[in-house]
Amino acid sequence: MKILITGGLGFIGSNFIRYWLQQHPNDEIINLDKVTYAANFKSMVDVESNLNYSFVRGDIGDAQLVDKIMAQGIETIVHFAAESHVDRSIDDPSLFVKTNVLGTYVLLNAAAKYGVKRFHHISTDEVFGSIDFGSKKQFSENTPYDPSSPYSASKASSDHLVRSFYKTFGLPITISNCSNNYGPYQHPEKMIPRSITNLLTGQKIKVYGKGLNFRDWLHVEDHCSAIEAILLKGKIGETYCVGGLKKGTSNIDLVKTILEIMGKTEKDIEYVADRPAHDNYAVSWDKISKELGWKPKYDLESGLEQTIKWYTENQDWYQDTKREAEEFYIKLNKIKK
Ligand code: NAD
Ligand code: TDX
Repeated sequence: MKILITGGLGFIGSNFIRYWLQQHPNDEIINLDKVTYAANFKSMVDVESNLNYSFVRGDIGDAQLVDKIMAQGIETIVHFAAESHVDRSIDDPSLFVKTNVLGTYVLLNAAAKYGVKRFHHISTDEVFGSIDFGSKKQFSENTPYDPSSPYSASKASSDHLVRSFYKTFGLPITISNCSNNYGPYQHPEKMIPRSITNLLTGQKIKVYGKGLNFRDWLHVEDHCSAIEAILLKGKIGETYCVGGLKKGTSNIDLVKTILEIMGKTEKDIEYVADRPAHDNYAVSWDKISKELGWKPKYDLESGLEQTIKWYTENQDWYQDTKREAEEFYIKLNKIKK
């Protein structure tokens, strides 16, 4: 099978390419990535020599380029490429609309024109909005959309476009809405790698507000196996929610676990200004479990231990991106004030 992966130099895309080539060594992967600030070529060094892997530098919004790639006989598209950071969408929403909405539209058009067998769209639980503090509610495939940030609004828009191409043009789509991913190769702008790399570089962990907002943490390898299950056994036109084993982990509890594993104390926490429209998330994965037999393998503690070990042993991987990320946060804090 010939697969087009978009955004394969990013966190989840790079993990997925590695995972897929290990599980399906005869498949061919073309990775289309614009190489934004979020891309890292070092994430692919062990894959680059694989003859079934090739890389194209370019924008998913470039219709001519996408057409040229599709003409090579792509059967499946797994669409990861996006502007993915909520804080950056507060700074400048325009790129989020351009890539996440318009870029997805260009891909859908090409997929319909060339009659692909599957268009799998990677989306997020953030499209569902926020869960109230103290509530045990979990998002599911039936939860109405209620996005809070320009990022989640752009992802919600792209989900609607993907579904419309199924209903209107019969494009064979599937969508997954997953919770917060973590694991190796994640950009150090995001909470878990930022916290780990702050400690590794002698800085404190920055906690937004009082750290009471909560998340549902999904190890990236578990996410990859969920996408695999959907590609192999998922029903066309369907959406699948994907989440981790533990629900309702507050940011402060997450930080305390990281501090403990890394032999640090609460003196290494700095409370900083809160994020506007700060959401809470928890996701039910009942449907994908019952219908496709998927379940996550990692519990949060063992996943964090593995992730901390990876960042400790791969400090060269994040040096440049960490510098850029912290410069971004200095700029964002000025905007917040
Ligand atoms: P990331 O920011 O680490 O990587 C995004 C990649 O897309 C980068 O390599 C970047 O260069 C590329 N890209 C950006 N704009 C592009 C464009 N116009 N054309 C081609 N390539 C472009 O993102 P991630 O964390 O790996 O997320 C991947 C997908 O998963 C996104 O769609 C995101 O919305 C979704 N998602 C992420 C999480 C999470 O916790 N990270 C959770 C739920 C859903
Ligand atoms: O330094 C920090 N301190 C802090 O307290 C950072 C970077 C974050 N936070 C908080 C904000 C959130 O409550 O930690 C939580 C996680 O923040 P992020 O890592 O920015 O992730 P989040 O906003 O939850 O979004 C992520 O999960 C859903 C991804 O970035 C999205 O792409 C995905 O759709």
